[in-house]
Amino acid sequence: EADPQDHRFSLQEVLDSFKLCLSENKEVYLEHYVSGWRGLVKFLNSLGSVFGFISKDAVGKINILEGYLEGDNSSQYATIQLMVKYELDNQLVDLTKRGNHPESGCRTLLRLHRALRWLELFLERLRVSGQDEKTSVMCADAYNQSLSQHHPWVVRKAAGLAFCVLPGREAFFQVMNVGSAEQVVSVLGEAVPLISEVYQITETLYAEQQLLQLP
Ligand code: 1Q0
Repeated sequence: EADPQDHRFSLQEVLDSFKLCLSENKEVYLEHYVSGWRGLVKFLNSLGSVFGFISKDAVGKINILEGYLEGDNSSQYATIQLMVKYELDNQLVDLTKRGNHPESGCRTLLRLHRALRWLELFLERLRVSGQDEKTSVMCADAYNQSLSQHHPWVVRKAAGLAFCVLPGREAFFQVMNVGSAEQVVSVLGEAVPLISEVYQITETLYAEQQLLQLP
């Protein structure tokens, strides 16, 4: 039954996951959030082993969240809103320093959430970019405006080195598997606002609960 194409990244697939993320009353379904990230990791893996340290960290976090989705309290993890309430109500989150809950859903998701902001900025840069612009520069700019502030020097350094070997814009568009450059730009035009909305809803929720600095 294994689909031989299953390792192949498709931007459409990621887009579909992020579309399914939002419920009618703007809650974020964890299942689709996680599957969106799985799709993105596929993309990252197709770029080569230089990105292994990033993909490994992302997969570790995806697996933690998937564990909750499949665990005994799965109904409490249906949405990010439910997860936050459940973990806070039951003291399952290390709030100020690392302690008994180093793998809480809240802190794990926060790491992916911060990376989602990078993704939003990067995809928007890609969308409006000209043919001759370098993906490495767009990626580094997006990173420096977002995720980097949460990373220690050594991680920033490693990330900077990895960005340098990103394929050029044209090759990058090809790996996305959506067709011509025009089609990529159009799918990005659909993807960016969606990702942005999921990001904003999560950001507001975490800010209200003062969870934006979880250790
Ligand atoms: C395309 C190039 C990808 C570049 C990804 C940029 C992010 C760089 C992050 C590098 C850090 C990874 C090493 C681990 C860091 C952890 O210390 C940190 C904090 O966690 P913790 O447990 O130590 O507190 N972890 C994170 O910050 C999470 C980082 C997750 C990054 C997930 C990136 C997934 C990338 C997907 C590729 C998307 C390609 C976009 C284009 C596709 C079109 C839709």
